[in-house]
Amino acid sequence: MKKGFMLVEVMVAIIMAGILAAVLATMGYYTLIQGNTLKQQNSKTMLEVIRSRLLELAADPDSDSYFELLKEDTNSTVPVVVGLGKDAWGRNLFYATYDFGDANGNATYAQNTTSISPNNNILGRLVSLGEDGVLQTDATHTIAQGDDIMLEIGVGETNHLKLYNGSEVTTQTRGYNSAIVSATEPASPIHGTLWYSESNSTLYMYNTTDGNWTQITP
Ligand SMILES: [Ca+2]
Ligand SMILES: [Ca+2]
Repeated sequence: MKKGFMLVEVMVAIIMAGILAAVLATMGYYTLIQGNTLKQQNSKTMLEVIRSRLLELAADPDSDSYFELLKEDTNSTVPVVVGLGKDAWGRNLFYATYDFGDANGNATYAQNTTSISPNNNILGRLVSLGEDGVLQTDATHTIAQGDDIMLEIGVGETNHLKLYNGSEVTTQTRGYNSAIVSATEPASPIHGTLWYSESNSTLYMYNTTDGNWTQITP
């Protein structure tokens, strides 16, 4: 009797082990699927955090009124000082910068003279290679290609953080929604720069298409 009871116990244990194995296998499958979705989402979050860090660290070391992002490290990676630079797959992010002002002599900050994005007013570009680990997005693309995840940093973002959230409120502005106020026309304007002329109380917008200041107010 005791022997038979033990057999039932063993059978129950085997069945339970089988169910447990099936559940674990299913869980493993879903963990794999969810893993990649989560990694995509986590990578997006990481890009946002790195953008915040880059904006915090942006500066104007050559005092030409343009804030520059920290220059990319060799192989177009995020500089070590940022403290983060990998996506959720553990791969290095692609990072490229652009200096809107005169090419900056300070090697720590952006000094590129060729644009890194076909999109307007972009200071920097961060791209996760995605699950496939292949960089499909290049400098001709306006949006991320394949499974890449891209985040661009605009001139306006840097200006708004640095000018309105920091202590440099007296610095000349070059944001999307703010005008430079001066008696003489600003040097090195970019497409869409607004200038309020104190000498004749007139608002202008710079247009790179014809290289002229277009009068907005009469
Ligand atoms: Ca500068
Ligand atoms: Ca990819």
